[in-house]
Amino acid sequence: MIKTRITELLGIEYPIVQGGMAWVADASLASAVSNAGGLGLISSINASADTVLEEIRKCKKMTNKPFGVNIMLMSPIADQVAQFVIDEQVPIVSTGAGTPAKYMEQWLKAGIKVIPVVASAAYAIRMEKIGAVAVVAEGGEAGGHIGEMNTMALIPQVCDAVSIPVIAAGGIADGRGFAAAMMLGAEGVQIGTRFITATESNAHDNYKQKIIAAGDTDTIVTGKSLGHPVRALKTPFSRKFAQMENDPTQTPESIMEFGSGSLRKAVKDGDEKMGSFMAGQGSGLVKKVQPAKEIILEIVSDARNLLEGSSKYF
Ligand code: TUI
Repeated sequence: MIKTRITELLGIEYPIVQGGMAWVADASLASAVSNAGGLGLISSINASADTVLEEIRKCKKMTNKPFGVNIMLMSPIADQVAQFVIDEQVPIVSTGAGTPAKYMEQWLKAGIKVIPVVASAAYAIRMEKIGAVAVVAEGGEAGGHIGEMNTMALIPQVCDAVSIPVIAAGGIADGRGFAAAMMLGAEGVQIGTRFITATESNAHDNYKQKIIAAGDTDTIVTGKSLGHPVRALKTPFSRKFAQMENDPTQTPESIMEFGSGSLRKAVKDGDEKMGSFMAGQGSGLVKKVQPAKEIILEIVSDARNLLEGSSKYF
C-alpha cells in the first residue's frame, strides 16, 4: 500500500496506472492490473465500438476493483465510447491525443473522474480548469502518439503548473523510474510498454518478444511530417515509413495509406513485416513475460528500497 493523492482519489493500493494502449488494453489486462492493486484501463481503439462495450462489461465481471477506459480523441468511435462510459457507470476515464472539453460537462454530471493525458504544462492548466481530477504528463520517451517534451523536464513543470495530482508517463518501466518520478513531484506513474509483455496481455507473442529483445536505441519516431509523431520499435515497417516521409514523390495520403491498420497487424497477427510495434524507450528495461501482479509488486518493492536508501547521500 502506498498513500498519495492518486491512490486516495482512485481508491487503489498502488499509484500505478496501466497505459490505455490501442488494441492491447482489453478486459484481460485491465482486470489483472486492477486486481493487483493498480488501475487497469481499457482502450477505446479496438475492432469496433461494440467490442469496447463488451470489454467494459467483461472487465466488470473480472474485477470488483476500480478500472477505467481510455478514450483516444482522434478515434472515429470516440463519441460512441464517450456515451458508453456514462451508460456503464465507468468510474474513471482517461483521454489522449487531444482535448476532451466537449465531453466534460456530461462526464462530470455522471460523476466520472476524468484524467487527460497531456504533453505540456499549458495543456495541463487547461485540463485542470475544465474539471480534470488529475493529469497524466507523458514525455516523448513513451510509445505511440507523443508530444515534444521529455519526461525529466516535463513532470516538474507540470507539477508546478497545476494543483491537481500528476501521474508521470514516458520511459518508466521499473522501480527506478517510479522512484525518480515521485522525486520529480509526480504522485503516480503510468506504465505502458512493460504491461504489453504481461502474461495477461493478449498482444501477439511476437510483439512481446520484440520488446524483450529491444535495447535502448531500438525505437524510432515517425509521423512528424503528418503532424502525428508516433514512437515504435525499429522494424521493416517503421523504417520504410520513415523513408517514405523523406521521399518527395510520396504524398501524406500515400504514406497514411501505407500505415493504415499497421498497429492491429502487430498486436493481433504479430506481423513482423507490416506491423507497427508501438513501444517506448523503456523497452530495453523489459526482460521477461510476467504476470501483471508480479510486475507491480516488483516495481513497488524496488522503488521503496531506493527511496528509503536515498538518505545515504546526506
Ligand atoms: O494517445 C496517446 N498515445 C497513443 S494513441 C495511439 S493510436 C494511434 N494509432 C495510429 C496512429 C497514431 C495513433 C497510439 N498511442 N498518448 C496520449 C498522448 N496525448 N500523448 C500525447 C498526447 C497529447 C498531445 C497533444 C495530448 C494533448 C495534446 O494536445 C495538443 C493540442 O493542443 O491539441
